[in-house]
Amino acid sequence: MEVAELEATARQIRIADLKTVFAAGAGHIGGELSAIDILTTLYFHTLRVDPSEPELPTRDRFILSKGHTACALYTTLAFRGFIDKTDLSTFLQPHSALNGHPNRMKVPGVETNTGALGHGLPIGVGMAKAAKLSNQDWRVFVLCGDGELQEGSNWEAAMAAAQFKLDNLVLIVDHNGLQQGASVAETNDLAPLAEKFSAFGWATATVDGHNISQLRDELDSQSVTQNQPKCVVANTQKGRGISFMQDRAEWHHKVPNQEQFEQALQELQVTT
Ligand SMILES: Cc1ncc(C[n+]2csc(CCOP(=O)(O)OP(=O)(O)O)c2C)c(N)n1
Ligand SMILES: [Mg+2]
Repeated sequence: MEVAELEATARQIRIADLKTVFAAGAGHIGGELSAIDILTTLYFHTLRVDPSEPELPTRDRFILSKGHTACALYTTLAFRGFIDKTDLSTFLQPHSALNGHPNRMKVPGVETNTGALGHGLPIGVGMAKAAKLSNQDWRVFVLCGDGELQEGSNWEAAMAAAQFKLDNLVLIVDHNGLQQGASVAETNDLAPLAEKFSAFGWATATVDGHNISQLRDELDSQSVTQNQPKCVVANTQKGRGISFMQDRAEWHHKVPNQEQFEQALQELQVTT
């Protein structure tokens, strides 16, 4: 897909995510909108995955470590053909497979259950090590939140990844500067983030997390540094694409009312 087509797909995924959260009356829309350009680049460009064979042993693995933004993953999986788009209307309903956090036993394409922050990277390290041990060339991608990086388990995993020389592992940090109800900087500051990963032995890159061509270039296998895991710090905006949600902490978990929904829909249809 060309960049313009990827951008158009991301716009459609944003619209579907908004509609799904509005219909369900719950979701984490701020962190979903910050991650959708990343998810679109991964699923429509980078990942070697096949929706008709979601468990193919040679597939690339993706872990949504920031599991609270499950709706963005479900929407992306629906557009990519892993699940039916009509399933999105069941999000959060009793007996639906589409729970508030992703469940690998229920949703094709979900590699591991997440939701308790701080576990995606440790699991990804194990997967990447397994690929190395079995001489497989599939890659592992983990998307985590910036607030999530305050969990110490990430830094233990980061050390292990460098020690094991896991150049088949990419961590993308959705660096939107906000966590639940406050900024990351005023809670437990991570800066300088790329430098920290660099000091832990990782290759690093910093991109505009809403610029699909930058994301595409940094996630491609050609930009791997041999023997080093890679951290891509993606500078993003929570609530990206909707003026009254952008960079506003309260939209972490808020749901638009009817009037806000209509305005949001109009903005996404016109701009982004
Ligand atoms: C271990 C753990 N602690 C607390 C929570 C509750 N929680 C859900 S989302 C969130 C904030 C996450 O912020 P960030 O990682 O920056 O995510 P984003 O901004 O991308 O939504 C918190 C504290 C959780 N899911 N897991
Ligand atoms: Mg954040």
